[in-house]
Amino acid sequence: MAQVRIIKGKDMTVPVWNPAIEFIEREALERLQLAHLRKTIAWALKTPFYQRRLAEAGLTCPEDIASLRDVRNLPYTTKDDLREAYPDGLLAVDREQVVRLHTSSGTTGTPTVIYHTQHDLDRWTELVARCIAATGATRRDVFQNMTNYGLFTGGLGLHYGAERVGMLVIPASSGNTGRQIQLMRNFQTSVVHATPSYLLHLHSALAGEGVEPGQLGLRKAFIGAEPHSEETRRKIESLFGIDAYNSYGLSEMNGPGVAFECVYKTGLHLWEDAYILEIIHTETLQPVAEGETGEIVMTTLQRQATPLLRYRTRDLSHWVSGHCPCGRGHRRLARIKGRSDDMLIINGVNVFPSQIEDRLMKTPEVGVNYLIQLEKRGSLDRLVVKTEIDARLFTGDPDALDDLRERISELLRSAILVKPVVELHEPGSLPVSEGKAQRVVDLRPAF
Ligand code: DLL
Repeated sequence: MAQVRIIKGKDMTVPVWNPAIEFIEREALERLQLAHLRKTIAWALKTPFYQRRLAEAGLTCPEDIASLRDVRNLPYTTKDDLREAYPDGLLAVDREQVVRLHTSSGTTGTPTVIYHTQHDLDRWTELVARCIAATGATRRDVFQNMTNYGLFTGGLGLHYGAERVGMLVIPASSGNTGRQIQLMRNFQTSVVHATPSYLLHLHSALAGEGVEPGQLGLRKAFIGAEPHSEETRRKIESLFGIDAYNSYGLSEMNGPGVAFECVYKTGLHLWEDAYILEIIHTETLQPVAEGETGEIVMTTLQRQATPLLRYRTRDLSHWVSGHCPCGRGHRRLARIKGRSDDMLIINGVNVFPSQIEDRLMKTPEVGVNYLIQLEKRGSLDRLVVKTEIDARLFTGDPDALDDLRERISELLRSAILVKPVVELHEPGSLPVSEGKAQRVVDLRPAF
């Protein structure tokens, strides 16, 4: 059975799952990518959708792809394409070969579906195992998976990866915070997987039960599935006294296991043998210059049942330059800045919710939860930022609260160029979600 191995890195030992592929030379990696890309096109050509799209782009067979650069000649695939193809317009294998599917919730329109063969699930599990091992977690760890099991990919995705690593897995799923705490105490959970917002909520619940995080055996957390700032990561690390690792993924690319931080936390290593990732300008659709932020576009390289070519994720990030001290050859993505469709336009100024979170979390008095509300006052937009603060501040000098309100408002103005109305709230009073946090409420009338 495979296991986490320790390799001597530049200045520390580096835990690794699959050294042959993780430390592969760039040239060999690119040869592999090209071979996989051609195979992917062959699979894609089994679907009427891609037969049509590739023909429109002047491509009829995998050999039309001469080099990796030719990926740019392939057509884009969008979320709307997936919706139109629902339920099986993008299925590239016989139905009997499919062993699982995951769908999006469909709460905001027609759902989308991704099918998997057993081969696809094995490859996904391998990618997640690499991610887990890269953080230094091993079969000696007890892993409590606090994300939803079911159609959401965070539950089953991490579950199988953790089992492959050989961890003792507690499939707790999301919510029921009292039971989560009980499980953590009874089984000395050492690694958890959750959304960052849920972990912050869990910390408040621990305090409510008089449990000090230090009494638990926790040492690591995998956090992802929603945007969060570096400050939020630091807050989680210091509140729990642990290491927290950023995990990026999306259902269209399997789910978690796309890109993950290693022990050095210098960006998210993207598994380039499984995906080709491009970063493009959202309007010109041209590749952005090295280091510039743009939209992530991804092509699957190993998936049989639902191959996707140049999927427009809407997520915004940039490449991290240079090499990671861990020595892995796979390139790193910077923390996701937000989504191109998340951007708020407030009185004509572009604001990303992540800019607001970043400033809030840098303010020591601010607690773990906040909400951004947009309203219309006459013809103008009004930005209200509601934030929880340390409970003790409510029993002190009321003038100090006014000062804090003004200080936060000014801090935000300097970052986003819009001066918000700041509301201060007691801990636990703003709504909490068990899954992805809903941070923005837009009450402006739609035109
Ligand atoms: O959220 C898969 C996942 C589960 C990733 C658990 C990590 C951990 P979806 O529900 O399809 O899949 O949502 C994907 O969530 O396009 C991003 O906008 C956002 N997202 C995911 N991870 C991160 C992250 C899962 N680390 C969408 N930082 C993506 C910021 C993230 N945003």
